[in-house]
Amino acid sequence: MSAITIALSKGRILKETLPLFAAAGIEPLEDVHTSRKLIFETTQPNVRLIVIRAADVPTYVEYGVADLGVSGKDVLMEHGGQEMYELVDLNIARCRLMTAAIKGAVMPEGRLRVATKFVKVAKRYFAEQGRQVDIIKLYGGMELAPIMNLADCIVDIVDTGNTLLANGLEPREHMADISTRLVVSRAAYKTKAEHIMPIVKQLEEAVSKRD
Ligand code: PRT
Ligand code: MG
Repeated sequence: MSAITIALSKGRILKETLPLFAAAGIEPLEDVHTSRKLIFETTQPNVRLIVIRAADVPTYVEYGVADLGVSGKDVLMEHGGQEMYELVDLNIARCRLMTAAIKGAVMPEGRLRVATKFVKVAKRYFAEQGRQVDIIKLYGGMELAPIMNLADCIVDIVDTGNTLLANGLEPREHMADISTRLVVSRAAYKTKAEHIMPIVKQLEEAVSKRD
């Protein structure tokens, strides 16, 4: 039985996570990209990895079934919750959370229709600004919403800006800088510190060597 379970986000974050973990001396014993498995033993006998949907990582960590997690700041902001701590900025999958609208479009005076998958983050952001909004929950392809006049603007992740440009949209308000974070469950932080802290230190060193 492994002492420490680390939840990794699938997809674009995973591609940058694995080299970082390798540099920290933690390598899965099988190829994570080609295997259909969800649990991987590693070169450190007391460490195993679970590889799951990015949005599910905070849930596994919050319930303490994963001791550590690797998760985008955007996902953590949307998830909320008090049951975990951010330990390290892994400085990968960097991007920005922004509002965007059709190029040149003037926003309505009254209620703003905002399409996003970041419902909680968007609500909080516009409430802080005292702006009245109707949030429209979408699961992807947010750029389409203003084009189809489903929404006046969107809240989405922007990296190069090419996706917005290709769809006739432009970035407007910069809401937050995003990168991937190492989080620890409150339970593990209390009861497994002697196992967790060496891993955290190895990852911190791998991050600082790479930067
Ligand atoms: O795709 P799926 O629904 O399975 O899950 P997911 O979307 O949560 O995972 P995935 O693999 O897409 O990874 C998302 C995580 O990577 C986010 O939570 C961010 O922390 C981080 N990240 C970094 C990004 C980007 N860069 C990014 N560019 N996530 C998404 N994008 C998308 C964005 O949504 C938009 O469609 O890329 C497009 C914008 O890119 P540019 O370069 O055209 O501006
Ligand atoms: Mg995606």
